Amino acid sequence: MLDTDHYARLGLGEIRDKVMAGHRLSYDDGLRLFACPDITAIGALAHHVRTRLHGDRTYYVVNRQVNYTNICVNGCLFCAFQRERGQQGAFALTPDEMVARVMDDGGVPFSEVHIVGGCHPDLPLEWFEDVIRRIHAARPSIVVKAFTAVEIAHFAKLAGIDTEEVLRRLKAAGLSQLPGGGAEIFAPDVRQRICPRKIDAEAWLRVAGEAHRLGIGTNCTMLFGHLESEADRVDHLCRLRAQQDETGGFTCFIPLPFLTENSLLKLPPERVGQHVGLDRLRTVAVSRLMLDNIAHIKAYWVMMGVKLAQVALHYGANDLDGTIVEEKIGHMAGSDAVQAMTIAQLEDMIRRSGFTPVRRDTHFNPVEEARA
Ligand code: V47
Repeated sequence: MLDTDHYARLGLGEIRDKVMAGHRLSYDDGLRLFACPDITAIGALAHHVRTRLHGDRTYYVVNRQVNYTNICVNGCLFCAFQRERGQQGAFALTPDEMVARVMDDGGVPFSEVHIVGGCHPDLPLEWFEDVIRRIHAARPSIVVKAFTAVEIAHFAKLAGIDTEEVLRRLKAAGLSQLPGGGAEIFAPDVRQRICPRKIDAEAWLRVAGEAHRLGIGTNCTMLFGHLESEADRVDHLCRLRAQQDETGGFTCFIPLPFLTENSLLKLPPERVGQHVGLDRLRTVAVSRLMLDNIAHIKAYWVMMGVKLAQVALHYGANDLDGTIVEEKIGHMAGSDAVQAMTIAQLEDMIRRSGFTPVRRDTHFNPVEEARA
C-alpha cells in the first residue's frame, strides 16, 4: 500500500518519507497532496498517521446539540440557517427551553451539550452565563461545549468588554470547551466575499488562543468546497497548525463541506456534482497529514453524510461526533443525514467500517457509560 516506488512515480516520494519519519509537511507539500490524482495513495498515507496515533479506535460522544437562535447580525452568504429578527422562521429559545432539551435524554444522559447559535443583536452576556449555570445545576455531570469564537467576539462587543474577559466569565459559569465553528476559510479575499461581517482570521485565532491560555479547549473547523482555492485550504491548515504550536489547545479539527441548499452563495459549475465526494475525502486526508499537532480529525456525519463519514475513517478521520439529537445548520442547508443517531447505530457504523468504537467525553477521554 505504501510502496516506495509508487509514491516516487507520483512525485510524492519525499512526502512519503517525511510522513513515515513523522516529520512536518510544508505548505508546498500540502499543495502537492491536493494536486495528486491518486486519492488512494493520499488516503493510505493519512490512514497510516491515523493508525499510528489511534490504532483502530474510532470515537463517538453521547451528546445533544442546542441551536438557541438563528437570528444573526452577520448574514453570511453561505448560511441557510440564519434569519434577521422578525423574518419568517426566525426563532430564539428561552433558557427554560434550553434546559428542558438537555434534560430530555430518554434515560441515557448526555455527556456533552453542544450549544451554538447566531449572533443575536441583543442577548446580553448575563443571559449566557445564566443558561450555563442553569444547565449545570440541572445536570451537574454534563460538559458544556458552547459558543464559537465568533459568538464570543459578539458577546464582547455587546458588553463593551474584551473577549478574554468574556471567556473568563463564561468559564466561571461552567463553560469547558468551545466548538470549532466560525473559522470558515481564513484567506481574506474569500472570507470577505462569503462572510464580510464576521470577525477576520486574526481575531478568530486570537480568541482561540485566549481560550487555550485560560484552560478552555477549543475545536477548529474549515468550511470548504465554496469559492476557496486549494491553496486557501492549505493556508488555513497551516494557520491552525501555527496557532496550535503557540497555544496548544485545539482538541479536534472538523473539515466542513459546504452544503448548498437554501444558500445565497452560488457555486462555479466545477464545484457542483457527484465528484465532490472525492474532494471531501481528499480534504480529510490532507488535513490529517498537515495537522501533525492536532490529535483528532472528525468526520462530522451531519455535513459529510453518514456513508461518506464511514469511508472518511479510512482517510485519516478518527471521530464521528455524536448522537446529536437535533441539528439545524446542516439540515437547513440540505444535509441528507438523519437528525439523530443512537449509540447502537454509531457503534455499528464504526464496527462495520472495521474499527473499534470508543465512547468518549468532550476532551476525548474514554467513558464506559454516560453518568447521570
Ligand atoms: O461555523 C454553516 C458551518 C459551522 C453551512 O466543534 C456550514 O465539535 C456546511 O462548527 N454547509 C457550525 N457548513 C458547525 C460546527 C461544528 C459542528 C459539529 C461539531 C463541531 C465541534 C462544530 O457550520 C459554521 C459554519 O462553518 N456551516 N453553513 C453550510 N451551508
